[in-house]
Amino acid sequence: MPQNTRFPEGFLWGGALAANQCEGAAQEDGKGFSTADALTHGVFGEPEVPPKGFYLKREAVDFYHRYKEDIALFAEMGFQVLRISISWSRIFPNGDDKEPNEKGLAFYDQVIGELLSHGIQPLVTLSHYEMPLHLAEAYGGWASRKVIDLFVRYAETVFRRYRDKVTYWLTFNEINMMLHAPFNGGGIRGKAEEVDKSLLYQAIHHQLVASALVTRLGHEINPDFRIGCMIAGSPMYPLTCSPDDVLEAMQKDRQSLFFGDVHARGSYPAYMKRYFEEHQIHVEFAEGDEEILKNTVDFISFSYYMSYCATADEEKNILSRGNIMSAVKNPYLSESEWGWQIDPKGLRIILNQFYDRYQLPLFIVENGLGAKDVLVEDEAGEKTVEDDYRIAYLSAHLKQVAEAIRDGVKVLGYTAWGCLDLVANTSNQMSKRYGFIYVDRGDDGSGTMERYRKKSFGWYQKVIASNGESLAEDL
Ligand code: BGP
Repeated sequence: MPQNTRFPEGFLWGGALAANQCEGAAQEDGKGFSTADALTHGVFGEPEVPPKGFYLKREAVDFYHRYKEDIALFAEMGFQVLRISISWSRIFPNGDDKEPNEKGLAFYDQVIGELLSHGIQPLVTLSHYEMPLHLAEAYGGWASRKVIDLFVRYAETVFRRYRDKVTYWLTFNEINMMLHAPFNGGGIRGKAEEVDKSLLYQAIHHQLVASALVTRLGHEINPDFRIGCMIAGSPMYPLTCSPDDVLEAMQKDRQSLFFGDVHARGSYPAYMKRYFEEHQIHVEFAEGDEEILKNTVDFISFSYYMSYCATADEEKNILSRGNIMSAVKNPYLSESEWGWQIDPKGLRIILNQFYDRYQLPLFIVENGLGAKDVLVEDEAGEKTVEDDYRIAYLSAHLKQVAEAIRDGVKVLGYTAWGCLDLVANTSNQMSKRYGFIYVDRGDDGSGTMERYRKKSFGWYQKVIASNGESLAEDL
């Protein structure tokens, strides 16, 4: 019997982008450089300040000038939601400017207006892996408490501006990734393993406080706002049933769950006290922080690309480099061309884990397969990509979402990552593509920037039109 894969009425289908990976126009209309601009060699490279010469994100896929054409294609696919991010350094070029940059706001007025005119609702991330570069250089990024106020001012500017246009907001993209890539996540120099842990957790604390403050502020500005946190969701499996491995998996899981716990429960979980003590980590709470953290989120959003394994046995620690963090390879799973292990059931597992833990609605705001695509001509002479591998990946994951919904999990929607090809975050490549829409641009910046519909474009269009029912026909 084919499984019933029809999704609940009102489920939001769409795609996800991030400003720094798609917009380009790095210095246009008054925009200041952001930390993302400075990572000219990808997320694990040293920041280049100021960024010089050629780097892919300087132009990215030129969404800044082509957003109308791109949004029309999203509308053609039937998108009901588009996750975008606002580039903080377009609005406050240095981060500590007195007045916002009107031209930067005008750009988002147009993008949001265009989306709404197509019946697509924007889901807006306030900080997707970038902050004004000046704040990283002059303040030491999120390690400085002063950045909290500057972020709140930026958030207030856009909350008021889009008060009646945007309902869903996210505070920090993959907030738990600051632990693994501190400059990418928090404008803090140095490799994760070298940065002082107290400084790192202090910066994380500042983001958690900032997240709670803007959640409160957003609700004051418009009580109908739905404000969520965003976590890189990667379930941790014990490599074996040895209690040592099970315990290790639990501890590793908690490194990420800590962020959801604070956002959803409004305080630091008890297990962090022991963790901080054992690692000689000291986090300074300012007066009032405990109260501020009680402003909890309306929903939990997360990205899901892969699961990981944990083992207490050091010799078995063959690391699989994944979505920024690394962990032990799972022998039961295959992997992408970039070594990211493919585990559709992991999505059902993490949906259940989050829902059991928080009892809050969930939003899957990133999921997808980064792959090398080849542009070919179809029978009608149209250029396309025969990306059956992407269809298989997405279909298998969405079927697991349907399963989780049958388990009773409340899922608000699904935005496929990089619905338009864009610059990869970890590797800074164009050739690692996720989209339903191919962008003619190479790793060396060559290409026409033309857009082409891939085979997955028509497939996703059908999935949306049938509210998931057509998934049952996929092999
Ligand atoms: C997440 C980020 C995205 C995106 C995605 C895919 O970590 O939130 O910005 O890039 O992963 O990663 P990559 O682009 O490295 O393939």
